[in-house]
Amino acid sequence: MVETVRFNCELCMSMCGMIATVEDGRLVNVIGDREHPASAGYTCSKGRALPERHYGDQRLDFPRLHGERVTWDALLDDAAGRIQQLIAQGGPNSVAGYYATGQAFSGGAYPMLDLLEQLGSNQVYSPMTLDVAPRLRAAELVTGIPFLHPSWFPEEGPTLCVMLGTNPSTSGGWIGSARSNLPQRLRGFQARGGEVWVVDPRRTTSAERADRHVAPRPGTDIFLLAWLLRELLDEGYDAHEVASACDPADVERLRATVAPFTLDVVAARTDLAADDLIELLAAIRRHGKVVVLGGTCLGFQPEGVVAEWLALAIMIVTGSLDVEGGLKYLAADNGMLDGPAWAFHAPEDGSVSPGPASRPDLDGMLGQFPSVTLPDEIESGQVRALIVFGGSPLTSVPDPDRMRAALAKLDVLVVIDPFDVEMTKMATHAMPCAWVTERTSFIHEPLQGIDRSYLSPAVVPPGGERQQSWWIIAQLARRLGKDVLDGLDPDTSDDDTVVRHLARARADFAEEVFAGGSHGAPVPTGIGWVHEKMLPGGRWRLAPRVLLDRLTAALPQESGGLRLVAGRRMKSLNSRVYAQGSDEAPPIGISAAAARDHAITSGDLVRVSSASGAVEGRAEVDAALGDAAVYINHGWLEQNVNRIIDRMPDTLTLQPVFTGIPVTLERVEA
Ligand SMILES: Nc1nc2c(c(=O)[nH]1)N[C@H]1C(S)=C(S)[C@@H](COP(=O)(O)OP(=O)(O)OC[C@H]3O[C@@H](n4cnc5c(=O)[nH]c(N)nc54)[C@H](O)[C@@H]3O)O[C@H]1N2
Ligand SMILES: Nc1nc2c(c(=O)[nH]1)N[C@H]1C(S)=C(S)[C@@H](COP(=O)(O)OP(=O)(O)OC[C@H]3O[C@@H](n4cnc5c(=O)[nH]c(N)nc54)[C@H](O)[C@@H]3O)O[C@H]1N2
Ligand code: SF4
Ligand SMILES: [Mo]
Repeated sequence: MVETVRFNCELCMSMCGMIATVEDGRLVNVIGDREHPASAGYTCSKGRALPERHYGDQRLDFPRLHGERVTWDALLDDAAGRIQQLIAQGGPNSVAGYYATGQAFSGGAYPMLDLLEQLGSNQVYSPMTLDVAPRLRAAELVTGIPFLHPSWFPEEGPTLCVMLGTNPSTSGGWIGSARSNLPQRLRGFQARGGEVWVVDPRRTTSAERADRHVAPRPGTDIFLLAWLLRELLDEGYDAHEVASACDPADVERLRATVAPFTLDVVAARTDLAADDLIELLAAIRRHGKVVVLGGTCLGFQPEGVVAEWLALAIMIVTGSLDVEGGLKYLAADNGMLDGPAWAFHAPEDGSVSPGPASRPDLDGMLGQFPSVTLPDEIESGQVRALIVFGGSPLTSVPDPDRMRAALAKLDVLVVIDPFDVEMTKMATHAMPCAWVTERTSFIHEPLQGIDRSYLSPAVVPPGGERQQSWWIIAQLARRLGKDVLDGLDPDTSDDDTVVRHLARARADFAEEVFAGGSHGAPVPTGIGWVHEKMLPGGRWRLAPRVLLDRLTAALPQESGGLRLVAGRRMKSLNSRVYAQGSDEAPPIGISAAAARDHAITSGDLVRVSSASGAVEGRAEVDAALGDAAVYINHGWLEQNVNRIIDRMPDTLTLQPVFTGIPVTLERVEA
C-alpha cells in the first residue's frame, strides 16, 4: 500500500512543507511540497535526508537504565523513585531541566516545563542563554517587552536589507528572519527594487546572493552600527517617528554618545574601507527605511546586547518599524492584537530574575538560570537530578570538560532523545522519544518570526520502543503525583488528541491551524499595534542608560589580532549531522593572510588558543574569510570550540561571548 502524507520538516525555523511517501508503513521518500504557502517546494539536504536518518543506525530504540535495556515501566519507576528521594532530601530545586534545540519548535518541551513548575523547581536551563538572550534583553530595554521583535518579509516593507551576523540561506533563519525558500524570495525582493547588503567576516551563501558584501573585523559590529546611527541622526532620520515616538531627551543622549564614532575611528576598528561605509550609509538614506537583520552572531559578539540595541535604534529612527512600508510585528494570537494595552513593562534598566545560589555574582534571565552555571549548581550539590530534553550541553556550553565532570556526578541524568548520542550514553536513564517523522507537532512560534503556524502530522508510528515526549513526561509526572496533560490519561490518549489539546491553550486560532495542517494558517499581525498598545506610553526607550554606558566604555577597547568566528554549516544542526555524507568535524577555517603569516597550509594540524583554552583540528585555508578570521563551527565533541570560550557570561544577558574573541594560532604538525 502506498500513501502520501504532507508534513513539516521542523529541523530549522524554515519549517519547510514536505510530502512523504509511505509504502507498507515504511517511510521511503520525502520531497518538497510545491503547494506549500511558505516553502513552495524548497528543501535542503538535511530535510531530504529525513528518511535515511529516520532509519539510520544512530537511533535510540529502547529504554536503558545505567546502559542496560529495561522496560519503560522499570525505567520510569526507577527515575521517579530516585527523583522523589532527592526532593525529599534536598527540596524541589534538586531537580533541574535543560530543554533545547532538538524539540524547540514542536511544543514538546511544555509538559516538561510544567512538571518542573508543579514540582516547585526553579532550575530551568535552555539555550535561551546560549543563543537569543542579547536579542531578548535589547528588546526588553527598548520596548519593555523581551519577546517583541520585528519580522522581515522580503515581499513587503523596506527595500533595503542589511544582514549582520546571520546567514539565513544556510541556517534557515533566526528570530525575525525565519525564511524558507530564501533564494527565490531574495530574487523576488531584488526584482521589486530590493537591495541586500551582507556584513559578515565570511563570504557566505547569503553574501553570494547579496548585492554587496563587506567583511568586517570579527566582533566590531557595534562600531559600524554606532557610526551609521551617528550619521543618520544628522541626516536620514524619520522626523515624524522621532518626534512622535521617542523622548527628545533620549535622542539628545544618543546623539552625544555616538558622536565619537567618526568615520576614521570606525574604519580603523572594523577594517572596512571608508568608501564601503559611505556607500552603505548612502544606501540607507536612499531607501529611507531599512531592515537591519541581525542573527545569532550579532549578539554573540563582545557587547552583543549593545549591537542588538543599535540595530533596533537604526530601524526606529529611520521609521522602519510598525509603520506603513516598514517591518511588521507578529502577534502570539488574536487576543494580543485586539485585547487591552500591554501592562507588564520591564523597568527601564531591565528586569532582574533570581540567579543560582552557587553563583551569587550572577542573575538569572527571564525565570531561567544561565546555562553556563549548570556545572556550578551540580558541583555545589544543589542539582542532583537533571532532565535533558533535546539538548547537548557537552557541545553547546563553554568548558566542556568541566560540564562532563559535573554531569558524571549527578545521581540522576534523564536524557530524552530520539538518537543514541554522547548524552544518552552518559545518561543514567536514557529515554528514546519520537522524532519529526513520528509525531504530531503544533508549530507555533510567531514571536520568533515564523509567520504561519502548523499542525504537522506523524508520517509513521514511532519505531522501536520509542514513545512520544508528552507520554514520557506525563508518565514521569504521574509517578511523582503530578498531571501535565490537563486531565488526559497518557495511557489511553493518542498523539493527535494530546497535541491538539495542548495547542488550544497556546493560540486562540488553533482550530484554523488544525484545518490548515502542514500548510497551516497565518498568525495575526498588523501595523501600528505595537505603537498603540505595546510600547510604554507609546514611545520607544531609544537610549537605555546601561547601553549608552557600555557603548562609551567599548570605544577604547583593543580589537587587533586574530579573532574567532562562529557560524553554522549546511549539513549539521548544532551537534547533529542530519544530511547524508561524512559525520566528521569540518576543518578549522584560516584566512589566507593568517595562513601566510603562520606558514600554514590546508591539512596542517593547528592549535587555536584563547585566554580560556585551546582547540586543535585540521586547517583549511579559506579565501572566503576576512584577514582576521579563524572560523570554527560548534557542535563537535573532539574539535570542541567551546574549549576556547570564556564561561563567564555577559552580566546583562547571562550569555557567553561566542564570536569575535581574540585567538592565537599555531601549527602543531604539517
Ligand atoms: N544548517 C544549519 N542550520 C541551522 C543551525 C545549524 O547548526 N545548521 N542551527 C540553528 C540554530 S540553533 C540557530 S540559533 C540558527 C542561527 O541562524 P543564524 O543566526 O543565521 O546563524 P549562522 O548561519 O551561523 O550565521 C551567522 C553568521 O554570522 C557571521 N559572523 C560571525 N561573527 C561575526 C561578527 O563578528 N560580525 C558579523 N557581522 N558576522 C559575524 C558568521 O560568519 C555567520 O555567517 O540557525 C539554525 N539553523
Ligand atoms: N561555541 C558555540 N557554542 C554555541 C553556539 C555557537 O555558535 N558557538 N550556538 C549556540 C546555539 S544558537 C544553540 S541553539 C545551542 C544548541 O545547543 P543544544 O540545543 O544543547 O544542542 P543541540 O546539538 O542542538 O542538541 C540537540 C539534541 O536534541 C536531539 N534531538 C533531535 N531531535 C529531537 C527531538 O525531536 N526530540 C528530542 N527530545 N531531542 C531531539 C539531538 O539528537 C541532540 O542530542 O548551542 C549554543 N552554543
Ligand atoms: S532543515 Fe532544510 S528542509 Fe528542514 S526546515 Fe530547515 S531548510 Fe527546510
Ligand atoms: Mo540556536
